[in-house]
Amino acid sequence: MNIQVAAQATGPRADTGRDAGIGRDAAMRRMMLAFLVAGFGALLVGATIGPLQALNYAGINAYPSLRPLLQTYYQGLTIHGVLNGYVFTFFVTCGLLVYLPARELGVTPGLAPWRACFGLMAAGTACLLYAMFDNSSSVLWTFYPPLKGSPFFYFGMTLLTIGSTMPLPILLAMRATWKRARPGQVTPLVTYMSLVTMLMWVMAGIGALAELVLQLDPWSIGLIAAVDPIIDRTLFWLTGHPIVYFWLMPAYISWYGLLSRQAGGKLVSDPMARLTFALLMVFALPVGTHHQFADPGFSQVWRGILVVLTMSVAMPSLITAFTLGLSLEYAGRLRGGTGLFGWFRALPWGDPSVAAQVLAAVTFILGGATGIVNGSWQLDAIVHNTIFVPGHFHVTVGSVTAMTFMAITFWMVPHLTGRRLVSRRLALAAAWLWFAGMMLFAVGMQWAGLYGVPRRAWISALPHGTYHALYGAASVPLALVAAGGVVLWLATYAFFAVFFGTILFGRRAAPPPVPFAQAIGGPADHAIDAPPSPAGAGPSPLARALEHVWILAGVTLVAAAAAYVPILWPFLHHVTRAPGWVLW
Ligand code: HEM
Ligand SMILES: [Cu+2]
Repeated sequence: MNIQVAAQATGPRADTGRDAGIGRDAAMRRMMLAFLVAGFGALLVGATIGPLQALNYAGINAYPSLRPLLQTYYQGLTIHGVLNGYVFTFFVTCGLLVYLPARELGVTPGLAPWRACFGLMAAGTACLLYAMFDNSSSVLWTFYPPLKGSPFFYFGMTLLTIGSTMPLPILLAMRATWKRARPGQVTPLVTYMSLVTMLMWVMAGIGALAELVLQLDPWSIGLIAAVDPIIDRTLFWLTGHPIVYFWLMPAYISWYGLLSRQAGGKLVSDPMARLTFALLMVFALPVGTHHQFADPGFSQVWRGILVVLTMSVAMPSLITAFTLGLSLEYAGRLRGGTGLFGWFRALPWGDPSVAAQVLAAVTFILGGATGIVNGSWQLDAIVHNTIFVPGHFHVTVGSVTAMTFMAITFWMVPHLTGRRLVSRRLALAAAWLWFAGMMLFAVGMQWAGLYGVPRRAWISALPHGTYHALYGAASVPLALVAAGGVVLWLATYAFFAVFFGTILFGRRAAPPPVPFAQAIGGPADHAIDAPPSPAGAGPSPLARALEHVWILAGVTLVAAAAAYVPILWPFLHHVTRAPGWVLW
């Protein structure tokens, strides 16, 4: 184990003394494991509730038998959305985006701020759990006013969000340490991608934090009597669109930064990976109001501009599709794959970490295509607030992010704990079942959405005749939704048997190193376990230009202001005052 630790630390170490180094290394691993366990613990609860929602759409109402634990469908849906969408993703990301750069740079992260990050998010999660399970706050994961939950909900959300921004200063400090020792060199790839992701997220978080701190927190404790729902929705979506990139970019980091190596090849272009991340940051913030195509109050011209801006976001996704596809093809051909698709078959499908990520990338084809439907104003009018929408985001966050995070645990839990996976076959089964379940389920949801089946609707509580009269026409797609949900239950428990089984009972073995990929033509020290390249060996001009992250951040803020001021300004001059509502 010590050999691997030393081999990974080819960069300058901030540690003084060997023992201190080993102690900090162990502390770092423990912290990362804590982030994984907290995040996946949230997913375990969230993914257990998910299939109940799927059954709801097939007319099966499980909620009466779940009392007193859960009172209503909406309570379950709130817990599902909050735990999966925020708690799971934030914990795993705030662990990974510190741990991977620390390994890549060979620098110890600030352990105190990283623990504070964990502590704030854990305190926030505790408040949220209390507020959701006591049935005071079934406000769904979007917490739109005038629905009104308890103060624990909003203050918990505030703490969780603030905590999730704390990796940024940790990353900046690690990068500064690394740069002091290697003046003039560009930031290694995984660290660069992590830094851009966190910069994007900290700027994006301004919207939700303003909504919470200026409006919902004081409203929930009675300091202000009323809030403006449309202003709050606009602030919510200022964060709520970029959050989808905060979900995706960590998965992309694994795809670009690790997967090509895991698959047996190299990353075909390091500058393209950087460009993707820079574009995602700049495009993410200005377009959030495309979630408000059905809201009143802003001009037709703006709606048109938003469609165009939104479509530009497809560009970095296409670059990713090509760069990743080519990297996988390169790996497949190195492994002896020939012909048009032989390389795809030649990928190491027996490795659960590779299989889960390649399958996640395949589901993203459906996710990206349906995103284009949601993002265009006219098409959105057809699917708006139908279950087409959750159908779309389960083939993005529900599979791309969730499956990639699962894939990461398949090498990372052995890496952190020095225990071998309890069963590679079960891990593979989990990946394939999750893929199959999500595809069935998402196709069913999208198809049923075209019949107008509404989202967020407790339709199984309707009298049977009414249910059939309203939704009988969509019975085939709705049966797919339920079937997908049942397959996803199997996938969930297969995955968690591997995850917790490995942590608790895995056989002791030498921990594998972090599989950092090397880029073709890139300096070898972008893969930290390779020997450092001679000084001056060349990053591309594009990589050098993109190194100016503060300029990119400035451009992002200016673009976001240009998109938001014209929309928010009229709202601020026609403030509506809504008191709170409790509908459950
Ligand atoms: C175990 C597999 C899962 C199943 C069967 C499932 C099922 C569902 C269903 C049927 C809905 C729509 C409910 C409605 O609109 O009435 C839903 C909503 C949602 N799901 Fe999942 N889901 C699963 C996993 C996930 C994962 C992994 C994530 C995120 C990482 C996620 C995030 C969400 C969110 C954010 C909502 C929206 C809640 C709302 O509209 O308020 N789900 N899920
Ligand atoms: Cu969006």
